[in-house]
Amino acid sequence: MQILPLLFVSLISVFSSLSLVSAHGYLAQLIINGKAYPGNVPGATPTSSVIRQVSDISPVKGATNPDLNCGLSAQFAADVADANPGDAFQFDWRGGDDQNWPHNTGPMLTYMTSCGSSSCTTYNSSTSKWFKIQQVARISSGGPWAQEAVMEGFPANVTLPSKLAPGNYLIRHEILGLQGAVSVGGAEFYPACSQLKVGGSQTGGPTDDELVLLPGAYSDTDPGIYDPNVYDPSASYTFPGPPVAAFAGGDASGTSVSGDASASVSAAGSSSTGATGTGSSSSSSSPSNAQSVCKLQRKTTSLTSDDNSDSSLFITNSKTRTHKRRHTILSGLFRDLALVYRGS
Ligand SMILES: *[C@@H]1O[C@H](CO)[C@@H](O)[C@H](O)[C@H]1NC(C)=O
Ligand SMILES: *[C@@H]1O[C@H](CO)[C@@H](O)[C@H](O)[C@H]1NC(C)=O
Ligand SMILES: [Cu+2]
Repeated sequence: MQILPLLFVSLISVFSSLSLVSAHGYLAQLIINGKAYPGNVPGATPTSSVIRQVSDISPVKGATNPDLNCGLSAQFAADVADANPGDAFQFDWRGGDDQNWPHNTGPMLTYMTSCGSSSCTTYNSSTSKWFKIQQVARISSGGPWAQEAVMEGFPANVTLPSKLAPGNYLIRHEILGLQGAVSVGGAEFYPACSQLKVGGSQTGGPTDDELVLLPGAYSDTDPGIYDPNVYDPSASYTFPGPPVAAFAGGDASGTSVSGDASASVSAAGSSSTGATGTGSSSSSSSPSNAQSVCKLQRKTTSLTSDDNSDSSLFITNSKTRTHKRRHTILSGLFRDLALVYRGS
């Protein structure tokens, strides 16, 4: 008689502990032409890095939140990475507990700002002017969001503009989690800033009208931030913020992953309309399920299970727990189960 309720309770614990711990995430690593620069786990004692450490894996909420600049309470980082125009950048985003990035809905956008004549290590970018160098939405008209590949464990790819003038720069890679964007204020912003010293002898840069403040460039009611049609694969998508700077747009390589297509339908698709493709995963096409899961995730972010005890849940710092690969596999499985369960 009490078996069913018990089973129910243990299923809930399993979902909470495995699937829902890493509701959010952070930039774990930047890779430039194959060279890896690890970031710090949010909130952990910082080690030397080129990535500005944030205080928590949670998203920045609200388009005018000062933390939209470089992430939650972002700190200066001690190092800078050397880079050159045309370099291949890979942004390796992870969920909490080093699981895969948990979301697959919404675009990814990349901005840069100059730190001026000195190193970026102590450059406060809160009133800096940023320019956009790249953005991706759905990988093809009607297809999945590029972010889906990040959820599958792949890094996000960006090419440093081949005409970029040398100097000290921050590169700000941003994932927009739009799984809750059917409501105003539902968008999750995940910006991450990395410190660069760019070499070479190019002369390219943005024009004044391509420069924006962050926060400043977005509003909570922008069509690409409040998006009632976000789960409709055939709906058009309008990127928030300025267009990709013209000097960077010249770099568009034609690939969906590194293209700078601010207005290109075929590559990054600022207006991917019309297609009926079903390339998106089961979870991306189900708004109510995805939202329920995200709400559950928020509630249980600080809960995780004791591996040696099948039933107990206790509060721990999920961000500093050691890496457990098998959870990645299990969590994907349970996430799907949870979706089925929530949808039934
Ligand atoms: C940059 O300046 C802003 C505004 O004064 C401040 O809130 C923030 O903490 C500063 N950032 C760093 C990393 O010191
Ligand atoms: C980045 O490039 C790799 C290698 O081509 C690819 O497997 C991966 O899917 C790309 N990432 C995204 C987010 O598209
Ligand atoms: Cu999240």
